[in-house]
Amino acid sequence: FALESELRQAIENDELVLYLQPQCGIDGRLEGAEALVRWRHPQRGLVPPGLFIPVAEDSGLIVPLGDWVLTRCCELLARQEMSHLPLRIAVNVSPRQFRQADFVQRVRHTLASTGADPTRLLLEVTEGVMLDNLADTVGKMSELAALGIHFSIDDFGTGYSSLAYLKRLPIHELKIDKAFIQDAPSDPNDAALVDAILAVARHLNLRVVAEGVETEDQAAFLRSRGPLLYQGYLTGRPEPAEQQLDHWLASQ
Ligand code: G
Ligand code: G
Ligand code: MN
Ligand code: NA
Repeated sequence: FALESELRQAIENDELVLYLQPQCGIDGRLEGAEALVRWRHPQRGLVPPGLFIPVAEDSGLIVPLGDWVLTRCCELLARQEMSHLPLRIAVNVSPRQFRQADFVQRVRHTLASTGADPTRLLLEVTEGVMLDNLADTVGKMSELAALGIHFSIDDFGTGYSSLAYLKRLPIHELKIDKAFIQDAPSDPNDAALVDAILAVARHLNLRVVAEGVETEDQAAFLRSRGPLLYQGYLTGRPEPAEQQLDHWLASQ
């Protein structure tokens, strides 16, 4: 597969680009940012992750790719200017990356070699990793949580996680998938799902991030439902990390 060998090269040639998307409180205050990788291909231009993350996952390239993203994020966190920005950076961790036997060691190593503060790091995992091997997942998450790292369940509500699992894991946050958010103001079923997720989060004392908030209608619906963070085009698109940081620092 051509894309696979090109992607292997891309990781080595530094063709990947780190983007950040803001996560804001109801008052618009910056609370966090999600790291989203892009591929600046010399011929194809900017390749969206939806096209190459699945290839990376299937081929195992997600491991070096994930290391690249984590390292860039930890380097950012370790920068002096970051002490002026009150945010945590959320990094997506793919199931295959999380299942690596040395995943915990790699994260520790990256924190140590960059000097990043672990309490500024949040790892996003999907519901699938909970189902895979619960004992292994509990072990890895507990070790990392003990360092101060937070965990978030990405695309919550689209998988098959049981609430019993949620209770057994050191999780701090649920992210409501954009599919639910986008139809919630008009679709009573999606509205009910959003309410159910917020109820679970309240009971388990978890923070909630609503993803894919694009319109005022969606924001108004969410405002009427309870406290959460907003991530979406309405409050800010993903932008190259350097540009995004300059922008945030200038508006401090
Ligand atoms: O930015 P966009 O919506 O096109 O991203 C598409 C998908 O790619 C999302 O599901 C997102 O979680 C995933 N993705 C983006 N960056 C990363 C990354 O650094 N690591 C992993 N594993 N997935 C990522
Ligand atoms: O799977 P994950 O949640 O990591 O992916 C988040 C993806 O959602 C990112 O790739 C980002 O580009 C995309 N995204 C962020 N905000 C919006 C939005 O408001 N609308 C839509 N359609 N996509 C968004
Ligand atoms: Mn995510
Ligand atoms: Na998501």
